[in-house]
Amino acid sequence: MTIGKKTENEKQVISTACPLDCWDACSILATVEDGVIKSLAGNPANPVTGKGLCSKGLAHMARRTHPERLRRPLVRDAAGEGFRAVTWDEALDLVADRLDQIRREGPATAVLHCAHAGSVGLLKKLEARFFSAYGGVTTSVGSLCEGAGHQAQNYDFGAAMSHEISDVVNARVVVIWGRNPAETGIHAMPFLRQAKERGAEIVVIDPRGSATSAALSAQLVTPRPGTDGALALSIAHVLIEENLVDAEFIRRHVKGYPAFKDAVKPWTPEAAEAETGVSAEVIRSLARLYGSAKPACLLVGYGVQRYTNGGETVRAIDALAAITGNIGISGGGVNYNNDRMSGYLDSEVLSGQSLRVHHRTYPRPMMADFILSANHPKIKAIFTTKANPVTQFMDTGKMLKAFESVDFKVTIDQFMTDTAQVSDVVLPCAHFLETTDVILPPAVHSYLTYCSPVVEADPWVPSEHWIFTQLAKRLGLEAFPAQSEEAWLELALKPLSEALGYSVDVLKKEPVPVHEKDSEVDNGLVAWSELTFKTPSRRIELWSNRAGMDGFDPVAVYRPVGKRPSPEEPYYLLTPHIKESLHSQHFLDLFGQALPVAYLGLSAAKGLGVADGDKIKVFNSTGQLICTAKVEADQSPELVLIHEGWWLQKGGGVNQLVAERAAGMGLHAAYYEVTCNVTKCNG
Ligand SMILES: Nc1nc2c(c(=O)[nH]1)N[C@H]1C(S)=C(S)[C@@H](COP(=O)(O)OP(=O)(O)OC[C@H]3O[C@@H](n4cnc5c(=O)[nH]c(N)nc54)[C@H](O)[C@@H]3O)O[C@H]1N2
Ligand SMILES: Nc1nc2c(c(=O)[nH]1)N[C@H]1C(S)=C(S)[C@@H](COP(=O)(O)OP(=O)(O)OC[C@H]3O[C@@H](n4cnc5c(=O)[nH]c(N)nc54)[C@H](O)[C@@H]3O)O[C@H]1N2
Ligand code: SF4
Ligand SMILES: [Mo]
Repeated sequence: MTIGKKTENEKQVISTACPLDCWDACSILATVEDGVIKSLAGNPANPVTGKGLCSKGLAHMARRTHPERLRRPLVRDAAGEGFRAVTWDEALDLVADRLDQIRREGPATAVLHCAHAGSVGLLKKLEARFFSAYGGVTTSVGSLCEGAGHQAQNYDFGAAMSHEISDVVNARVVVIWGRNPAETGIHAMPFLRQAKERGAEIVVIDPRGSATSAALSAQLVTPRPGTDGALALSIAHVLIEENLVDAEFIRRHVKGYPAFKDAVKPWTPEAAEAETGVSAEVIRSLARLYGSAKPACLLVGYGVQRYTNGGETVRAIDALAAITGNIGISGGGVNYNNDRMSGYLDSEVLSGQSLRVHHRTYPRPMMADFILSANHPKIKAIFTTKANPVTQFMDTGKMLKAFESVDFKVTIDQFMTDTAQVSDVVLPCAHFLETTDVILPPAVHSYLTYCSPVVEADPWVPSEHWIFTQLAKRLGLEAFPAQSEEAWLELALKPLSEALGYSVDVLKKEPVPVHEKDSEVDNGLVAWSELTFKTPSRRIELWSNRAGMDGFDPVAVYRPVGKRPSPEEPYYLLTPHIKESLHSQHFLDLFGQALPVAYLGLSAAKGLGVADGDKIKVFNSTGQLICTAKVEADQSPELVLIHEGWWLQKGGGVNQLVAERAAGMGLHAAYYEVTCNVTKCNG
């Protein structure tokens, strides 16, 4: 077997990586025989993901050859009803002419570029350079995903940095807070099991019993949705009251402790019980557990911050690790996201920011509202890449109206998604197994993987690199020259290559760790081990002037969420991620046209006269969704749960129930700050 070499009559094993927006960023070895992919497997050169892929990773083979893959450019026919297949020349001429016309009428910000996380390949970011070279368009700021917590960690530490997940085995206590790795990042699970086998106490904090709490037989703490800030401040209250803090660490490395102490004073366990629903006794014992067993590890997920107070919640959680000195030590940390690549990328190459003549931004969670109300200029075109805003962004009903209100919509995708269906031009693009790219290290490990093409693409289904190069040629964009994918990657990765000596040729061979080689300080395993933070004070800032200047409280505070159950809408509605699909991507093949499943607590179901399998209507002031009921014995009666990702055209679409609502910190989508009502459908 020869890795990466294509020799005749020989099995080829080619190194690539999963481009899905997942915690794990698995390095993959693809085995090819006679131009046919025989298997995909974890690449052992990556110690975290080497043992195997999840079902979504294995499904890449079937998705590549899926009968519903888009294989021709499509243009809406004159009557506006269906699509007709056209040649690439016709499609590209049409798009380029329209973009040119809009730019001549000016300003180019009448074009809105809607991009998201359908593929996290580095080269995919080049589309931003195309739009900058075009003149600068309207793009988003803020986040649908992890931005609130990220902003919080920027205030506290100066960046978000995680330990490699393998380090969790050194923890004596692990608190998994609003994160569900058993379904959303499975490669953490063997390490968590090992931590448990080595005697670590494992606690899961989640309003529902999750697959993670079940798989680890963890202690489960179930706060009401959106109240974790109060829980964290109350844990801090007990830690301080019972002198379970690390005074020396605070003295040396923490700024703003006196102000933080004042902030937690009101949060007695009794006060927090009333707010969170977690008993004062559980809060006390959790604080004692976390505060008396060092090292203690916090694994913080994105579920905890999908609220209007999400950033403040993560700041309160960060503070727990800071005041107990659980930062910079093996087995500790507040593991959230990872800014490991900052400094190793030339982001200007990919974004072309300096090329923009005009630029306008909108808050990503409010995209539909923005499109419907934008003036000077109005939106004349939406160009969607790697995203399915109709299904995935907030408020599907409003998003459909927004799309309808715009003259010209172009979508690049691999399938006829809900967004492609309401577009005027749909351009197919190659699958990652057919293209060159680079997958950056995620939160749980430090490995960067170069993706070599595993098989040749159908010549009718080109890479986005080709599509944008062709459009740039038609529009005469000199700042987007026709050069190879490899040449672009070399430019973008120049800082990495200069700092760590990884040329593209080195990267092509196998996944490489992004950290100082042989360094005792940065060995890639323990975040902040040098204890020099990237904040202005170089300390952990429980008091952050930068937060104050941005209009937030300088110190972590708790403010209740705006949406609470009411007589009209008596349930919280949570819409977390499902194991079998990466957002909307695999729902193409899941469950056929079956109704989406809504999980209800047993006593709520009894009260509604609903049994397993009944058809129910879940509704609120934003919209409604017909679902099949599934009754869960252990679920809180206050909670209704429906997985996100289900396609509208297949009878799903949970974002029909989710209004556009953004948190200040990180301009973040408050997806879980939603209430609803339920009725049983008759007949
Ligand atoms: N209610 C609710 N909604 C949510 C969430 C939630 O928890 N609840 N979670 C939110 C979060 S965290 C996220 S990250 C977003 C995700 O939102 P999106 O990123 O919009 O979600 P995906 O379903 O992954 O859609 C991406 C699209 O990219 C396409 N695609 C895949 N590969 C490529 C490629 O190489 N090129 C191009 N052009 N297209 C490609 C896929 O076919 C798919 O249609 O959803 C958010 N929406
Ligand atoms: N299989 C699969 N894997 C995925 C994805 C996917 O769609 N499918 N998406 C990927 C992406 S883009 C992302 S962002 C990550 C997200 O990864 P995670 O953060 O693990 O997933 P979420 O589903 O957002 O939420 C995690 C947990 O938070 C809980 N939660 C909700 N509200 C609260 C609260 O108020 N307090 C607390 N303590 N917990 C709460 C939910 O019940 C859920 O169990 O997963 C990635 N991995
Ligand atoms: S979806 Fe995540 S766990 Fe699955 S193969 Fe891709 S990166 Fe790995
Ligand atoms: Mo996400």
